[in-house]
Amino acid sequence: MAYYEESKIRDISRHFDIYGEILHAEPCKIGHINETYSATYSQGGAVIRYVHQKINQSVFKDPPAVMDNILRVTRHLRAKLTNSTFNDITRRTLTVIPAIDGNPYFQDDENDYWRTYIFLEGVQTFEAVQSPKQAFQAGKAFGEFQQMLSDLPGKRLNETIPDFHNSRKRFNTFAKAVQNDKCNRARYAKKEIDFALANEPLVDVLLDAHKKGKIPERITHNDTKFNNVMLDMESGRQMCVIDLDTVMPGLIHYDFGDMVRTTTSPTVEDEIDLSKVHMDMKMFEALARGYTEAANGFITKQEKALLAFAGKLITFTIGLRFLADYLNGDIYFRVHRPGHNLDRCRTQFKLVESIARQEDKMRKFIDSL
Ligand code: GN1
Ligand code: MG
Repeated sequence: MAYYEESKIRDISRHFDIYGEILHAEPCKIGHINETYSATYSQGGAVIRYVHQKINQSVFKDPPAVMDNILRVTRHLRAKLTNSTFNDITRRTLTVIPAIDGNPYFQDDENDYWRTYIFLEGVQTFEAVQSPKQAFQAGKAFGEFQQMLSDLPGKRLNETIPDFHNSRKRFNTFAKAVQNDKCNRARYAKKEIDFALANEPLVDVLLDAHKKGKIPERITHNDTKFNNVMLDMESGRQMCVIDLDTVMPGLIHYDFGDMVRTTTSPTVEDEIDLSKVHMDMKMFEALARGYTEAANGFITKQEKALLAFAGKLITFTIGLRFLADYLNGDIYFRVHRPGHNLDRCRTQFKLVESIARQEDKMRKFIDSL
């Protein structure tokens, strides 16, 4: 997938309600799905940046529905923040800049949907967690996010990707990919396929608990990777949760599980040296403390009891997704080298093993909070 030339971004930028002239734009190589650009404008003599993003329509089939969710969510967060003691509110939640026609997106000649956000200055993200302090901040960020959205008024949010975290469906998609083996790659992933098949019993646990009414649907972020938390460059404190495409109805376990996946191993998601990949209990404790500090007011005992398990399940499920995509010929996640999705799968499965070994300890710690 080639990124656009600067001239294309200039054309796109004219369709948004931005006062000022664009000076330059460049791609931000983040995320596996959308295309993101940062653009610098001169506005009343000040230099101001915005983010322009092209929504991946093969993943998000209904971009207006995505933007409808994002507008509702960001307006609600903004209203809450306005009533709090915080200042710099535009650094604490994303702000959508509408197109000139008033829509929260612009559709170009090729039918691609674009959106624009205020660029957040003075904050940064990390691909891998560096300290328990950071893990605490990540847990707190997503805990507060869920908490602030727990009273979002109005109808149920749009399900922008149905069954996004449905691990049974993800497993079945994986099994079909093995069966079809359309790129003849299964022979390179024998060990991973065996691991996946052996762990099938995990995939129904949360779904069953939900079906039986033990754990409720809530509003969740659903992509709680550590690099989706903006940390203040000076204080290191969490400022803002980004990547709101998949905010929709879900289980809190999806969020907590993906936090465990991305915020407890000191490694990146595609680490090749598997000996470095492990669930670090110190990181987990800080993460769980940060999360429960914010979420204890609304989560139930039964929800809490499944949080440690969720770390294992979501890591496993995302490993399944990488593996299925590898077998299907890398059609979903952007890859940067041959075998990239298989590498990603291997790190996930290594982490699943590490979590499984420590799961009792993890559960006990959460019980104590
Ligand atoms: C994708 O957009 P990005 O790169 O943060 C994916 C997540 C996966 C993640 C793995 C819409 O997230 O579900 O956990 O890659 N998002 C979508 O890194 O599929
Ligand atoms: Mg995402």
